[in-house]
Amino acid sequence: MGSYDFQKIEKKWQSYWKENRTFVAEKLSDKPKYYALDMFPYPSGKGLHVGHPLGYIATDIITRFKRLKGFNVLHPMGFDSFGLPAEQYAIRTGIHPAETTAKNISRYLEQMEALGFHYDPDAVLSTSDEDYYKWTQWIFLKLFKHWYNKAEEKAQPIEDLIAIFEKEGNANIVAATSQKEIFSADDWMGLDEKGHADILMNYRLAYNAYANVNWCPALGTVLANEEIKDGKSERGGHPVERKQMRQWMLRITAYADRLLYNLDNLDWSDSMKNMQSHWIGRSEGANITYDVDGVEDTITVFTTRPDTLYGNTFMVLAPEHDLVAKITTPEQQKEVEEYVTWAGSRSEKDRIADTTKTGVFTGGHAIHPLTGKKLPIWIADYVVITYGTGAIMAVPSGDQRDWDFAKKYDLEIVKVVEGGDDADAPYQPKDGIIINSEFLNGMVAKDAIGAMIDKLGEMGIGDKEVTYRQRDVIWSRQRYWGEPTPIYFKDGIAYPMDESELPLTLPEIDQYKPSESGEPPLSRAKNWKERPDGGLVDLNTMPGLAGSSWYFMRYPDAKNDEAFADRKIVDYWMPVDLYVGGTEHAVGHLMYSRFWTMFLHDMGEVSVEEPFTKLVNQGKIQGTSQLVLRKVEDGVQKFVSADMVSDAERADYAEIHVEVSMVQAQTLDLEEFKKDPMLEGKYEFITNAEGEFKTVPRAEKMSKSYYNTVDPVDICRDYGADTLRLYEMFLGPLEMAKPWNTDGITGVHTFLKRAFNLFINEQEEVIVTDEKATDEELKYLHQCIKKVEEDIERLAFNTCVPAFMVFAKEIGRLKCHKREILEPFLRVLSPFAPHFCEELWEKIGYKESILFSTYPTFEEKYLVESTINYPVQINGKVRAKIDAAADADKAAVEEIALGNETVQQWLEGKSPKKVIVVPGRIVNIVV
Ligand code: ANZ
Repeated sequence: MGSYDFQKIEKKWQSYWKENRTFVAEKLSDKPKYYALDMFPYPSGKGLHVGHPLGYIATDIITRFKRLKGFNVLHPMGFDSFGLPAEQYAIRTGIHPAETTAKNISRYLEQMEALGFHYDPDAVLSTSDEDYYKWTQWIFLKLFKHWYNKAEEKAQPIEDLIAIFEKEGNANIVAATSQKEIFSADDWMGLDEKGHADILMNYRLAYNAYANVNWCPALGTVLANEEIKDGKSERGGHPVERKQMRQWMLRITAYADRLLYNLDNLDWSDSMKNMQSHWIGRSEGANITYDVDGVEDTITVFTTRPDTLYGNTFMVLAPEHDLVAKITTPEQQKEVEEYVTWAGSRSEKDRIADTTKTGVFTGGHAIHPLTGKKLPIWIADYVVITYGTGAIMAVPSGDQRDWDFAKKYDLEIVKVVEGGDDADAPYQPKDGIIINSEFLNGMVAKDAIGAMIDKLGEMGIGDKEVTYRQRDVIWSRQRYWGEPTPIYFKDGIAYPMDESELPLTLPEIDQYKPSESGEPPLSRAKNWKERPDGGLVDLNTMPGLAGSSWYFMRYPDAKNDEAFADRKIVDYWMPVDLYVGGTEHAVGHLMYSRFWTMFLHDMGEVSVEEPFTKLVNQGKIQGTSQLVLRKVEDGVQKFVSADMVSDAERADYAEIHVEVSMVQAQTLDLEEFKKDPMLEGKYEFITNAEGEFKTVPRAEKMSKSYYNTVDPVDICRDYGADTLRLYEMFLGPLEMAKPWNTDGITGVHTFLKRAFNLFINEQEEVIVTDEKATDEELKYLHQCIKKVEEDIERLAFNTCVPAFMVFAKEIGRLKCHKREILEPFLRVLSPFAPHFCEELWEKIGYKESILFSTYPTFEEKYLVESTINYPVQINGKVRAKIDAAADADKAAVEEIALGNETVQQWLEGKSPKKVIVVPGRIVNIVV
């Protein structure tokens, strides 16, 4: 047989594509566009394992398919290359993170090239490239120079805001702001530059403020909530504490409603949408203001259940609340102070999760706005300062936390909703009937909410209020390997750098860790932080989230140095038609990307508001670990073949992971294993009767630490990239988690070899003929065209693979080598096995890449069976088969049956007693 030399073929086409720039997209075109995107990787030192390219293969297939369908396609790849691992490596070794990163990137590129991806060579970027992060900094400056007009739901230039302040102050402005005080035009005009700057900072979309941050002393930096797992830093697992620090923040909360309501129009999974809406956490309710007994100040609470106000028996403030010091009576002072200190040392997460409620009485009282009753004011750490107003009206009969607290500290409980059998739990269904509540009595609770808000409104002490769980995002990191913040400070005022000064490049420093005095690493740079005008450059860098929040808008025009991208070009390509990546980015990257796209939309930089129309989360490919059973006896390591150990004995053995490449068909290559350094000292092997040593397989995460990672480059060497691509798709639906097993790969590999021999014979000659195809051959072809097209469109790549196999089997059976059948088949298969198809495409006479052809048109008529194969029964037994035209009538079928040679032999010259034709099914003859 002609050999399918995949190694030679794949190398040849990879260089052909590169030299001919086959994958370059037209930046602008009259053609419809298709933009397929993968979440770009952080180039880690470990390289890719076979689990990583799953999504990349899927987007590559759809890209090639859409191209054959006449689309102008864009399939880019880049690197999320700022990040902590390279920096930590730099701290340990002194090697510049840029160097490590470049090395890792080239390894990734090599691996990706070996897989034959249709990546546009012009659409590449790394977030740590200066000509890229220049624009990340530019967007940050734009955020700094804009505020959010809530009345128009739009970001606007800060100059517009200043014009309003000069004319009428801030009383009529509906903005997303941290500004609490109202001021007049005169007040504004009376302020100096610093006064103006301080107020404007409360409106800017990128602003500098004190915030409670997650501080990780071991890493010397602040972390986002998403970067913390179980109270420890995700990277490195170091402890994290709460600390007040001046930080750059992004006012993402301004966009909360748009981020929430736009979700309805996105083709994303429900679980992704739910995670986002939960994170935004929109709550409707009311703010209610209470007088405090004997003190000038008032307390405002946020409640979702103003209908339960008559059940409010005490008040609780967060320990950090401003009023705590003012209302605490001298007798309570010591206890309160101790509690505040203790609570401050606990993480927000612990405080919320803790089921045992703790708290202290302040000695102060608030006045119930309707009954005039004196309500004791407590502080407790189940009330968090960052949510609502940081103060609550406690209704123990309605809220579990208040209930637990009241029980523990023996506080009054007043029932306000009728019913509820459990005397030991709160009861507050919204369809319950209100009791003990004066004018609300007899109302259904959900109606009472509105009635109470109206009443409070009339009294001037309450209003409808919407609260969000979402917080503004902290945008400063005390790290080296990130985008420097293009801001400088002079006399306590933050000034944006001029756009012409961008990029503000990372300076060289001697060491990559914080300075001895605890300042961020950038403080070590010489002649960098101090400007000629005396200003001091900000020493923080931006988080990893910055570069990934807009990279998809850079790809289409990645080399532009006049703008982040040409407006016409981004508008042509955006939105991304298909975005594929993991679920772990649900509320981080995906949220910030939506936010930045909305902001750039508001600025008139892009037309779309949502970047990713369709999002698909690929399932993880799990590894299949291989374990050997070992016990140590008298200092000798005794390894026993797994099939020699009974279930009962298993407990006596330790399970040791071995490198999966040493195992084939559950059998360990002992010679290889003996080279393992782990085998120091004395050891022996007990094999089974066949002399084999069996391992135990186990599906678990693919990870170096389990010795179960499989390098795609190894698979390409042994089987070829086209086999790997087909096999990864064949493993199962894209979204599902599935285990990897290299043993299973031979099936698809055999298919390719068989398909190859439809074109090429043993003498390596092309055997494709120009003979006319039969109906049957055309039927198999068109079945395949139809199935693959439909399945790719619904991203069911896995079911395409069996369709190819059926085709090759049937066409092989028919010994068909006809161009009319095989040429279109190559076009159908080419998105999956591109090297293979290019090679054969060339062999059958084409000069240009198969990508310049089209996807074959499916024709229904070939699927309509033109002849029917009838079994012919004689006296109840099938004796012959005949072919009749599908539209032949009964008489015609009978004639063919009786004329059949075999039938005539069985009839032995007699004429049948009866002939029954069941159209389309069978012929029965009785003799
Ligand atoms: C009285 C009440 C009665 C409440 C009742 C609930 C049930 P969501 O839905 O999550 O928005 N709350 C308000 N601010 C808080 C804070 N900073 N820390 C802890 N709890 C706070 O929850 C809103 C409810 O959580 C509010 O409504 C308030 O308790 C509490 F039968 O007020 B409620």
